[in-house]
Amino acid sequence: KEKTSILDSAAISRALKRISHEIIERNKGTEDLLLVGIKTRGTPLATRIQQNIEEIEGIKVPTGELDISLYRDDLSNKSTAGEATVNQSNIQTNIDGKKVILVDDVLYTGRTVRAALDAVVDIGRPESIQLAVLIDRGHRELPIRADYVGKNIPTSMDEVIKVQLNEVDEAEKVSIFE
Ligand code: 3GP
Ligand code: 5GP
Ligand code: MG
Repeated sequence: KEKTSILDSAAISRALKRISHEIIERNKGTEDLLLVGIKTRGTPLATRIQQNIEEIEGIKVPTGELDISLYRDDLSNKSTAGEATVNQSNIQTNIDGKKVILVDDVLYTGRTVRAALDAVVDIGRPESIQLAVLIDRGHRELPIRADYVGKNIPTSMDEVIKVQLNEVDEAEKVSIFE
């Protein structure tokens, strides 16, 4: 059941605009940037960041997409041990020399991102790989951190963050469920 609403649509939009500015600032512009969304909800987030960057800099940076599934014994029993594997990647741009920015909705154990790093390195030789997430809920099981964070939400292991985005859901908000 829903406990707390964390971000409404205006707050999501502001967080993504800030992240977009941070990406441009840290990379000193948009040169060689490639935004890679992690399905499902990382994809619309990457597209929104692409649109923000275009509004700010007048340049449309390329995007791509990775589909990664996390196999846990039982997602509902909150066991975190599991392996993430890449099902599909759709990255049309040559990633050699690119500054790849992975984009996901929620960062939790880090296993999904680890699999994404593997997939990117398999495809080519990027100059760097950075990570942008809308929500960091803590509980990392690997030495992975995000370079750009919309909001840090300390959670207990039995809570779940629900992310709803207009492109995929009938709503636009982030809330905590238990
Ligand atoms: P996403 O594909 O947009 O990220 O994993 C399928 C969906 O289930 C995810 O949507 C995510 O929003 C939701 N979800 C909620 N809790 C978890 C969790 O602990 N692990 C994973 N992998 N997904 C979760
Ligand atoms: P990790 O691999 O870091 O444990 O989990 C990251 C992936 O699982 C993300 O793609 C994210 O969508 C999903 N995930 C993990 N925990 C949650 C959560 O509490 N809420 C939502 N919405 N997704 C989660
Ligand atoms: Mg996700």
